[in-house]
Amino acid sequence: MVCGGGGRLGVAAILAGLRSGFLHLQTSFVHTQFDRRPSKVVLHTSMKVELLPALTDNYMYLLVDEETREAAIIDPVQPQKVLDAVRKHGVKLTTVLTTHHHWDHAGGNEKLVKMAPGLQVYGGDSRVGALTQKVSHLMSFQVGSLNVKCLATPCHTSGHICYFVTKPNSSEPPAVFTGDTLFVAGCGKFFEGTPEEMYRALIEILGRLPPETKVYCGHEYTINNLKFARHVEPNSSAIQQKLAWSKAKYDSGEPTIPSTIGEEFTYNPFMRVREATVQQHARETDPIRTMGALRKEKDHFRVPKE
Ligand SMILES: N[C@@H](CCC(=O)N[C@@H](CS)C(=O)NCC(=O)O)C(=O)O
Ligand SMILES: [Zn+2]
Ligand SMILES: [Zn+2]
Repeated sequence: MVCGGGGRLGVAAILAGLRSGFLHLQTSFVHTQFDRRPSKVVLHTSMKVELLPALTDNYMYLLVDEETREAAIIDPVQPQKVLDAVRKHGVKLTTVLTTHHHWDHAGGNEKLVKMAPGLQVYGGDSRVGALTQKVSHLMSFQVGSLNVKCLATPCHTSGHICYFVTKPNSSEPPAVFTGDTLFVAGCGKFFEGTPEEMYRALIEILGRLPPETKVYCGHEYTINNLKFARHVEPNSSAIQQKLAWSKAKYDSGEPTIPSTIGEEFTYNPFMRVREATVQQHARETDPIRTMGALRKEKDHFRVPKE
């Protein structure tokens, strides 16, 4: 199977999560008895993003336009959990944003549209279930008063789309939903693309978004990614600090998401392929060849336990 797989939150994290007093903790635990990961709400001024943990280490995101109370859901692999969150917030769900066709992201689409008929389902790939709007690079549309711009980032899959969300005439930071293209401190496997394509996606498309843009990615892989980042740049204090911060989050059962685009340039090796330290590690002098070498190395990297 291409996607999905081993998360690492255990009993300690559940107990810590129970102690941590998150806004929606109780609801999450009531609704999903076996769910180990609590949800979290990030408040921008006029948009709200609720992180909804799904499967073992995936995230679904409920995006709410505070002005109209219209909402979109990103990658709703667990539809009942989505509808519970929609009811809890009392919002009108109109839109499904699908990053790519893999089952751990798009696998809930058909069931969700049966449970909540009339949803617009956006995606960049005909393999996305229940698709109603096939999108391409730089197409944009509204969710309530929010603007959503589609960014085509083929490589993990050929039809992968990231969604860049802004509130027009507002000074609040934008948000980008990056699926399996950009993770905190990492990137997706190159199942259907090349190092050139991932370079374009990470450096030329996502990397040119405003540095304060909040990054909401498809999986909680941060600690493992940072252990690889540390292997690439052992002397980086940015990596060491982010790893210590991420372990503390993990110990208290909290997500490490969102990060920002600006932050990613300080510790994510795949966004640092133009840096001499990273190129030297890869024994390359060209950023695209460095991208290819890093991805190959990470595909076989054994993550240290500690
Ligand atoms: N290494 C992953 C294995 C699962 C996997 O292959 N995940 C896909 C996304 S569904 C991926 O692109 N992972 C990026 C990576 O392992 O660096 C894990 O930590 O569980
Ligand atoms: Zn995935
Ligand atoms: Zn995937």
